[in-house]
Amino acid sequence: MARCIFHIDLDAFFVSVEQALDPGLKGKPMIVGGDPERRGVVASASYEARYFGIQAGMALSRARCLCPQATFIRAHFSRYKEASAKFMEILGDFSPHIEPLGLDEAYLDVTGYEEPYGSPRQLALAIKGRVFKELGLTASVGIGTCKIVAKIASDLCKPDGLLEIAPGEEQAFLNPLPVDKLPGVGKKTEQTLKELDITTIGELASLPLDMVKKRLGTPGIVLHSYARGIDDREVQAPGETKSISQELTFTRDTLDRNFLEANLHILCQEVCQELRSQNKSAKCVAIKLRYADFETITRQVTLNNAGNANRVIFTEALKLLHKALTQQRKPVRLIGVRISGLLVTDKQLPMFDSGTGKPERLDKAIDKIRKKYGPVAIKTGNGISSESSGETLNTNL
Ligand code: TTP
Ligand code: MG
Repeated sequence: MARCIFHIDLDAFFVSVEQALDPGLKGKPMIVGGDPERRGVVASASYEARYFGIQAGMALSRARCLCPQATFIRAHFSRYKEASAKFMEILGDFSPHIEPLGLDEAYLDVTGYEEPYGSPRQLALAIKGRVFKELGLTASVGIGTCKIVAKIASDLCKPDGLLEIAPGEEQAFLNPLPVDKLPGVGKKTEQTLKELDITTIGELASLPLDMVKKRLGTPGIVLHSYARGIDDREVQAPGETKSISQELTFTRDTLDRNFLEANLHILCQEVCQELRSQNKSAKCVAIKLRYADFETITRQVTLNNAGNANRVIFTEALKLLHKALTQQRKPVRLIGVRISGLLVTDKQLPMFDSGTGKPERLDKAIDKIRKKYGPVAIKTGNGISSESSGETLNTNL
């Protein structure tokens, strides 16, 4: 099932908070930053002021030259913090999966939460309505199947906008946009791309990956995925580990089942080791496969009992892999494992039972040895024959 991700950003945040407190300032060119007689920069400009070319970060003195009739006021951070806290609280009423970014923006994963509203669009309208009613602020909402698309959509529809990119429409939406609309493309990257005659996101998306790597290095691989509308990052509350994942991109696409299984085994060992180091167990196991044509699938299963033993997690992941390979026979370029539904394993595992605790104890003992002597100190039966099968990228599935 496609995810439904919102990116929500308040319009001209600092200015709008001031205008909500003093409605007489609404609809006028206004700048929060400070006294233009003093040194300082524009923190927030009303859209009426932006019409005169004023932007955040611009020197106040320059802003005054461009628009002498604008109202300049100093920032009141406690007011913005208070408004921000209420804004995040409202968002939290619509979905528990919220990732705040700074004071006035957040990602919200509303997958499954849109049903009572009839559609994602109706849910977004309900959010905008509450934010306006309770805070007197307008928000712009981008809706997409992943973060990058939602973020670009909300930027494009400002102010007071709502832009929904339907599943499957990502590439058509991104293709014509200037490449600097892609978060992460700064002046330097833009220049490098220009030298390759690339000015749109679509042109970047169709550039061969080898060329991207050569010219932009490893960060270019992520940008290239984003340009194709591929962004598997989860909406994740800061500081909270909701899932642990590992993935591996092969140097050559493969159909070799044994090779895939062996790599899956290594990835499972890695995520389980991390899980055990956090004293946690997982309820859900997911695998991800990206095919040579970049189609990406994920398959997930929920366990009856949370586990953290390599064998338990690998067995489930292997079943998912077999199912996926039976359904689809295309060369694979990337394989990944994600474990989620993490629970703290608060009780010590029993020392002398011969039941469920045994594999975990063995794994923990192996973890200790590996920590002390390195990852190759001990190998279990499913060890892989080729150690240099690809490059790992630590990302969320
Ligand atoms: P933004 O969301 O980037 O800007 P904005 O809300 O003023 O305008 P819009 O989203 O409609 O384009 O930043 C949120 C607040 O963060 C902004 O109101 C003021 C503060 N800020 C600064 O203090 N300095 C800056 O350079 C920027 C960009 C923002
Ligand atoms: Mg904003």
